[in-house]
Amino acid sequence: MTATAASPEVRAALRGQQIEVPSWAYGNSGTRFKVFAQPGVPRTPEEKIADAAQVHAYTGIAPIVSLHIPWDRVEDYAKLAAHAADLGVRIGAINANVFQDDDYRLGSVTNPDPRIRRKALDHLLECVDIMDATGSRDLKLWFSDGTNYPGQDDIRARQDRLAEALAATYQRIGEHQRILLEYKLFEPAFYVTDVPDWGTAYAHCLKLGERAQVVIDTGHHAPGTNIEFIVAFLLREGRLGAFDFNSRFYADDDLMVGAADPFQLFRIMHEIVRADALRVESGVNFMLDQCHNIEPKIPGQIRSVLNVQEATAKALLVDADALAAAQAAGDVLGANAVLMDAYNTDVRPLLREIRTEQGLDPDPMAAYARSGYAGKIAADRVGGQQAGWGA
Ligand code: RM4
Ligand code: MN
Repeated sequence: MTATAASPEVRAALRGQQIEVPSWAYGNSGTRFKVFAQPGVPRTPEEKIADAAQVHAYTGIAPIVSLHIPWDRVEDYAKLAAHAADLGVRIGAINANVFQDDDYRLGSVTNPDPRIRRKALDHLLECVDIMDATGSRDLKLWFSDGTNYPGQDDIRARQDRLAEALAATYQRIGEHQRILLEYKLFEPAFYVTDVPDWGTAYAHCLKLGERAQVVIDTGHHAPGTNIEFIVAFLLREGRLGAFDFNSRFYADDDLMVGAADPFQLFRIMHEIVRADALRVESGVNFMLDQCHNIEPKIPGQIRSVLNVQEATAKALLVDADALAAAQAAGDVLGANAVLMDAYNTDVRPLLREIRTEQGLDPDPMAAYARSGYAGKIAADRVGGQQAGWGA
């Protein structure tokens, strides 16, 4: 199969693809051992958005930036949204952060202390106020809540407290807004995690209502988990709200999506294409949730967006009719070959062609490198406090 012979439908789907980038990818990050500062790192949410706008400028498919509160706290959110618009991007999901306060040692919304639960809920509600100001549709919730030792707290009571906070937040969101509930197998809690898997997230979302949907962070599973099954299942139920894309070799590594396992990314995108969920109207939000600890951040984000785009192009090239015929005939090897044929296609010439048609440089990595932006921010952003998540 030659990719450049791709149909107009495939090309249109690729042109319409939208990927959301995280503001925190541009700040300093690291492991619990060391955060390596980089020159030119943003000091303010405005500068993070400026960097995100670069990723969109060169890829053409990353027009949305997620914020994390309080990391991106500003006085005037409407002004921040206007700043984003000036730079050709817009503000996407608001990520709540109830995991970085001393009060949350025993949990946030599931904490045994009602005062701390109230404080956590107030933060979630504040995030909805911010969404109203930025025009954001999605409130993204990830809870670090859990316990470290058997007997430490009552597992069922913690589920009750979680349900209560979610219900109060759900009541507060507008008709056009959604709660996106993320799960994660473990860490920082090592014994029980209160939202450890998609089943738990899905059950809570079902109770809340249609505007509560599940987020799949690709790094939040046990090794060997079949993520594309989860994708297919949630899409079938209309409950897949978003991805947090990244890749991992071990646990929640937050490496560049498609770096560790491009074949898995293809298999995920195949389920997306199969369910016609690539379109923006499908409501599935394709976000990155990554940290670039040792590589330069803006090129790291560009590379990641391109990795998703390449996996998407390959998924779009799957011959759906041939696949369905082979499946119906029970032709195991034939069906597998249809999928592998698409996966093994070099889609880079097609993507270069599409970029050129859109007036973009065919090679976003090289174009960014040539632009001089990295040198400019390193020279300009002197003084002040570099952004980071403070590990
Ligand atoms: C968590 C989770 C959240 C992200 C934080 C920074 O592990 O993936 O989505 O907001 O990390
Ligand atoms: Mn995540």
